[in-house]
Formats: sequence, C-alpha cells, structure tokens
Amino acid sequence: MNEISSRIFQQFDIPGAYAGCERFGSGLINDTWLLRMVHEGLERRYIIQRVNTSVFTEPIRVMENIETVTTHIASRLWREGIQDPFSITPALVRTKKGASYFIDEEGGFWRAFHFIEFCTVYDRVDEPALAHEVGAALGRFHTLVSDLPPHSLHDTLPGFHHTPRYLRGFDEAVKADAELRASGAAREIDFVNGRRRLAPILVDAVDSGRIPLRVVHNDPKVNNVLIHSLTRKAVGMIDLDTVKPGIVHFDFGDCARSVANLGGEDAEDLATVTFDLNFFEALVRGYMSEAGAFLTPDEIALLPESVKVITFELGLRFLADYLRGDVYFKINYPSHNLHRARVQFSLLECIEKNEEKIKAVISSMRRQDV
Ligand code: GN1
Ligand code: MG
Repeated sequence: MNEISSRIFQQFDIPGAYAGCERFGSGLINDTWLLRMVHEGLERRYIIQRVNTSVFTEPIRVMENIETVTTHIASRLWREGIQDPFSITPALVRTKKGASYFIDEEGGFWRAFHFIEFCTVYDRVDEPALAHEVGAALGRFHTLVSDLPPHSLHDTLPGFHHTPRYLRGFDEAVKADAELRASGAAREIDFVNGRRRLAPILVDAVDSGRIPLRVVHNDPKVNNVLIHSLTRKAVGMIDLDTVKPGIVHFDFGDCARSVANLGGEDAEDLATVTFDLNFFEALVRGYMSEAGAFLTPDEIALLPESVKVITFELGLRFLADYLRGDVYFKINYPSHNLHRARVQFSLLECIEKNEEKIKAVISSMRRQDV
C-alpha cells in the first residue's frame, strides 16, 4: 500500500488541504508514510505510522511510554532554555478526539507525529564527523532520560534484549526447520553454535546487579538518529517504540555495530562489511562527551563486550526469522533475512579480530579526552 486512505489521517488534528503522501524510511517493523498538507499557504509535513501489532502486542502501553519519555525530555530541554524542544524530540499529533492513536475498522493501529524539518537520517555513515554526531545524539538521549525512573515505563517487549532467549528460540527454529531451510544455512548455524558463550555476557552482568537498569532506547541504529541536513549535527533520537527499562550496553553496541559497519546492514557485497576503527573511535568520543558524566566505571568496562553481543544477537534474530519463514522482519526478497544474518556474522568476525583495539579505544576515552 503506497497511499493511505484519507479516512486515516482525517482522524488526526491536522489542518489544511491534502498535498501528497508517500512511503517513508527503511524501518523493518512498522509501516511509515510522509504526509504533506498545505495550510495557510505553507506546506506542513507529518509522519503517519501503522504500528506492527504482531510485534508490539500492547501498542497503547507503547504510546504511554512515548508520551512519558517525550514529555520528560521536553521539560528538561525547556529547563535548559531550549525554546522549541519538539524540534529535537518528535511531538505526537493527537486525534480530533484527543487520543494519541486511532484504531481503524480492521484493527490497524495508527499514530501521527509532526515531521521535524531540516533533518535527515542515514542508513550508513560516510565520515568520522558524522559517527561522532550519532554517538553524541545517543549520549545526549541517555543523559536526558537519566533522571527518569526506569519503572515509570512499561516493559512493552519483555525479553527484547535477552540474548539467551533468542538463542533458545533459534534452537527451536533449527529443530523445527518448518521451511526446510536449515540445510541451506548450515554454515551460519555452525557460526552461531561456535559462539554460544556470547549470549549470557550482558544479561549475567544485569542479573548480578553490577550494571544498573536505566531508561534506554533499545534500537538506536544509525537510521534512528536525526541529523540536521545543513550542519550535519546531531538533532535527536526517533523511533521511540522500544524505549523502556534496560541497560546502556545494548544501545551503545547497537549504535556502534551500525555506525562502524561501512558496508551497511544490507551490504550487497560481504567484502565491504568491515568494522572501521576510526569511525568507532569518533562514535565513542561523541558518546562519552555526553554520557561519560554519569556512566559508572563498571558500565564503561563492559562497553567493549556489548559490540560483540548485540552483533551476535541481531545476526541470530535474522537467521532464526529466516528459518521460521520470515515472520518478524519485513523482507524484500526470499533470502533477505539469511543475507542480513551473513552481514552481521561477517561484521562479528571483523569485531573479533579487532577486539583488543576496540578495548583500547574505550579505555583511552577518559573524561578529559572527549
Ligand atoms: C528493527 O524498526 P526498526 O527497523 O527501527 C528492530 C531492531 C533491529 C533493527 C535492525 C522492534 O528496528 O531490534 O535492530 O530492525 N526493531 C524491533 O535493522 O524488533
Ligand atoms: Mg526505525
């Protein structure tokens, strides 16, 4: 569906005359459109989204989390003297009845945001300065929510970053082999089996109480970071569906694995997939310039592990979804999820080769250096 019916956006409190609507972004879960309206001679843009309710089975609680987080961020920014916080964090558009969402006759769950103008997102980072900005955006986000008690948010996706849980699901998918795809993915299955020890590293650190629970984004890959189109400076984080209590490591690792992979998550040629240490260093510098002020020494010490664990976890999720018949991530061709898994596993091999250098980058990042 390229266009959305006017019945949908007419539910929202959006003034003006319709000027166009097209598919937007490259998200793998929700469906997103950019709506253009003309009001008093000016074009205004809106993001309209249909939430994937097979993934987000409690969408109302997802919306409550988004409202809690964006209200908190906006009030902090106001206190810091920023006049227009909603040019940094997306503002929800309410329905004409005052709700934050609308459910259509088929059960489709819809919401709308004001589009933040003069901003862009990148699927791939092309220079260290941009990597720095992406890191700074994540660090700034963590800082802005650092005084929001984690349990003021619902756990809308229990076990979302519980890597051992994904490993168990993967084992079941291999065993069931519902689509008879396991033999064609034998090399990738062996790759996972050779690295099972990675799965518990981060969850064990949480369970032991060594690492604090915080409010985190949970999906801060590079294309969920808004960058100013003219200055290429960080603006803020979008796609707040997964914001909930968690640990900074999955965020830091997710940001790093997407920023430092120069081939990108969808690299056609696996030979272009590398973990670039210059980009990584710039990202860490940007991140620590913001988050270095509140992270504990134990949290910092565990950051290098996070890069490996999240890359493993994401590859595992793609591979398990391929084996199950592509029931979770949107795909563009039948072996897309297998290819996505291969990209993450090539990246993981590169991360493993550079493990000592990754540790050195993080441990050299003292507060005064950033
Ligand atoms: C999904 O929706 P999107 O594309 O921002 C996924 C993330 C993955 C990412 C990989 C709720 O994020 O966990 O890291 O794809 N989100 C969910 O591109 O599963
Ligand atoms: Mg997204």
